Amino acid sequence: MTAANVLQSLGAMLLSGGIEVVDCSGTLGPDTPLLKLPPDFAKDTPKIEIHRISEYDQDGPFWAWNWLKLGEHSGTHFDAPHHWITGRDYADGYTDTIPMQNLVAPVNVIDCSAEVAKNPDFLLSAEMVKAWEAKHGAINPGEWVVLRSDWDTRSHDEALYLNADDTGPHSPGPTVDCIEYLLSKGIVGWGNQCIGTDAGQAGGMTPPYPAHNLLHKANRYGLASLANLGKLPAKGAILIAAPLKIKNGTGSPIRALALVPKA
Ligand code: 23J
Ligand code: MN
Repeated sequence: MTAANVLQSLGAMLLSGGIEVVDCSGTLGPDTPLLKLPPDFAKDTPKIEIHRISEYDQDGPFWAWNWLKLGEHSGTHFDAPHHWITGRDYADGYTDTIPMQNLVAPVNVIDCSAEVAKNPDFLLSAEMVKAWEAKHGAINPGEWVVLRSDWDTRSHDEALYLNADDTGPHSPGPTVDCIEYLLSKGIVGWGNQCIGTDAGQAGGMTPPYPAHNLLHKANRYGLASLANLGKLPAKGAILIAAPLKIKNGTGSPIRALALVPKA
């Protein structure tokens, strides 16, 4: 099959609904949960603000528009390599320099929702990924890998979403050896349904925040606060996750879209 044939079929399948476009983003607004850093770091990302410029009124009789106050790392978002010190030197590691060819790719969805329901501190290990591959097939170079936890069901309530107590936040994520293994497979990036790409307790790992530290060191990408992963098959979907072209940006909210074959 030629590339032109494939795209013609894809176009027809999209129009007929044979391929469904699943929205993997949450809503951006003043209630979107945001990361809270430990108190030794004074600056957090600000709450999202949506300000009306006009809505068919004296400030704009025929038009409606808003302006936003919006941190790069807000809601469903992309982590670029320059976000972390380990990835600081990649010229193509900013939101405006990342190669777009990397960002539309097959997605492997590792369903850990049952485990997470029992244990919010659940960690996905390399061993578990290998067991998943034995069942569903190999993870290939250039593909996305995302951890399905159904954590997006908590996103209406920031306290529930952050799930913090006096020992810090409690939410699922990858182990160090998980990220090392996925990088050895050549993945383009890793996604999580929680506030960040790492587990709530990942500050205590070696290195701290392994998804951030190791992915970005390898010029790979992170996706945070993904939604609706329960609508995706383990394999067979295509994920489109592209950041806004922010000048020297370290990340960006995304409208994450999955192309899913209808069952
Ligand atoms: C800044 C500092 C630490 C972390 C993060 C941001 C994120 O999780 C993020 O949104 O990339 S861990
Ligand atoms: Mn981020």
